[in-house]
Amino acid sequence: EHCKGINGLDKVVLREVRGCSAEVYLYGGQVTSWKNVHGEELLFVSSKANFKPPNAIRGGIPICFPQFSNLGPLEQHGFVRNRLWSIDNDPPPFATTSTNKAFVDLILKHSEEDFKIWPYRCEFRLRVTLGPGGDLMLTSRIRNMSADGKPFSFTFAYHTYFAVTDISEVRVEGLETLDYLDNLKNRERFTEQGDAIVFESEMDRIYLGTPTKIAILDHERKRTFVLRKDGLPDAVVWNPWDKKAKAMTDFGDEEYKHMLCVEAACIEKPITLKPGEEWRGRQEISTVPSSYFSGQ
Ligand code: TA6
Repeated sequence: EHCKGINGLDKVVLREVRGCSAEVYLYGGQVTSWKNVHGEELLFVSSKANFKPPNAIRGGIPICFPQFSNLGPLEQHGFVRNRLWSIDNDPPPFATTSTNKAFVDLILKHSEEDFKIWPYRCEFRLRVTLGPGGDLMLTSRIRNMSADGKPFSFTFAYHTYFAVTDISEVRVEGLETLDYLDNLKNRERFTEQGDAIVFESEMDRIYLGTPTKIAILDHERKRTFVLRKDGLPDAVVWNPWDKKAKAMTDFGDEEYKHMLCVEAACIEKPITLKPGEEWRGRQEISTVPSSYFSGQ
């Protein structure tokens, strides 16, 4: 359902048969809500988020493209999260079947404005799908439309903000023993120790060559988020903790306790597309009762 959201910004609400729902704003192509059958909100959006262009919306699933963080000449996390996308009424046949699934196709075409800051022609199609079991899938298809033969390279992330009960009772499984770049130590490379990641202070790491599946266990709520990804070899784990939280105007001082960003990404090895080539990056998030996992 296409309707008006906060500050009159356009959004699309997806609903599935059992009552799960999701919302995506045309501004930024950004998912800002994902609810389970009980109407519980599974994504974090700050109570101080600005739903006002050109600010990015603090929370949900911002899309970082064509540049993750400050890894290039563009503004932080690129510019697509600060643009108005449109609903794509004639999408190409997406590989994923869309039978009995609620979905919306959004598109962002290059603009002459953007050409000034990023001199390439690119078409970005985003499909947001709410599955019959309430899982949420994002599929990005990025195509180089340049006619002048110029290839372009990019880095990418689905900057997903998971809502958690208490960050000090959260564990991340699936990143053990991997190498990571620590953003708090000049992006120096380290190797993760052998057990699950827990949180006692600010964390901002880019894990490299990660598995398809990552689990985020919310111990308090006996809920586990499962993130599955395809075409996205890296994973960013970020919690600002107290000091950084206070420094962000669009983030409550205590809100770091109730969120964790785990971001399916492609950072270490940028993707290069020749004219006519298309890249696809997909993430699917779902929840299972924590008891589902052995030993928890
Ligand atoms: O999630 C990793 C990160 O690059 C952090 O370093 C932090 O800057 C975060 O993104 C938020 O970025 P933003 O531009 O949305 O404030």
